[in-house]
Amino acid sequence: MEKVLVTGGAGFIGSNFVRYLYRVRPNWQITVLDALTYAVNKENLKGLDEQRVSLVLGNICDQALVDKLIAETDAVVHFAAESHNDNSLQSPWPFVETNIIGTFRLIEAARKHGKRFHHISTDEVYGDLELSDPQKFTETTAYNPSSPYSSTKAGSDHLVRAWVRSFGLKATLSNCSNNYGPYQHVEKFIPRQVTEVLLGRQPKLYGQGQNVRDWIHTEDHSSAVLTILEKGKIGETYLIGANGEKNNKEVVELILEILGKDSQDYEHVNDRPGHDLRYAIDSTKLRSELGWQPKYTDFRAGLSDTIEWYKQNETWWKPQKAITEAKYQELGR
Ligand code: NAD
Ligand code: TDX
Repeated sequence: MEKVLVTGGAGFIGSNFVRYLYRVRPNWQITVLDALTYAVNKENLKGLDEQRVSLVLGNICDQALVDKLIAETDAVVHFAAESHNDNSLQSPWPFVETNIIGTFRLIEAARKHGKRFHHISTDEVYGDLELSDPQKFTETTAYNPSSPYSSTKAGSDHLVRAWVRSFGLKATLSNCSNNYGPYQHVEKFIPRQVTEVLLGRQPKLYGQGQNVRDWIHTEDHSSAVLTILEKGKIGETYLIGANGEKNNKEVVELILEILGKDSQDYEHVNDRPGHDLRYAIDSTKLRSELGWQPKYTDFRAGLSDTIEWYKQNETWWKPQKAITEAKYQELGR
């Protein structure tokens, strides 16, 4: 494999993956297909050699464009999506269009040209768990998505599996838990709270903050995806997680503490409608069958590095901050 097409490669996880691949596979050519939506800062791919990483500005729903690009590549890694739950509750159509129709366009082209395809998905397709449930999500957990976002991701997963079974698409899938790290948009939980504190304001906890997310550093997501791309079995799904369960209140308190503030200095705001209670991933299959291990197992250390990145990169996040907070203010969140 020498040429890879990375859809959504200018976004948070996609750009971290492109930087990771650039470092660990120096002989590969990377083409990024990205529509550069509101979620993207053009700096995300800055500093990479254009001989090795080229950016095509375009939409994954454009069949002629994806057909041409996929004909020229060896493999596709598909990150492009509308990704924020709160936005999906306000305006679901872009989620249906990009996440379902966009995925359909890509797999049609991949099957036509017989190309390797890796589909990126989320643990949210499984719905949520009770706080006291000893079970975690596994590859055989039944689908039960709650939001427009997670239901469109679930729909895209079903399309990919049907294309494997009916048309022999050479695809693998992965469902990952909540990512954190550099280049994440300030609409998302950790960057929002960090930047609120950096601006001298209080973090905003939805409801009582009891909801649990299973945090993984985005670089561990990248290493898992490359492992699956190179060693995964066609047709198989792999869950990606690093045993990082924390409730939102704990995370906010840790952010405040790392930034040298009073750990109780946060406010409670309106809860998200249909808010999933808990996600937890069992990644035994990926670890035992493909030998993957996460590197960032110390959440506090990974979070401190991430906070430091936001401190050092104020010009990266500042332009989006006021726009994002204006949207939240309308929702009372
Ligand atoms: P993001 O919103 O930061 O990035 C999405 C990228 O897709 C952006 O670069 C955007 O411009 C691009 N895009 C959107 N619509 C497009 C279209 N129609 N055509 C071309 N490009 C388009 O999201 P993210 O958090 O980096 O998520 C990336 C992927 O990982 C998504 O598939 C998401 O479902 C999945 N995922 C995310 C998380 C998480 O914690 N953020 C966890 C598990 C899975
Ligand atoms: O200000 C906030 N306060 C708050 O308490 C925000 C923005 C969020 N929250 C809560 C809601 C969630 O319980 O924090 C948790 C995390 O919220 P998000 O960052 O919006 O992530 P989540 O909804 O869990 O979804 C994320 O993980 C799975 C990604 O955005 C998805 O793309 C991914 O599939």
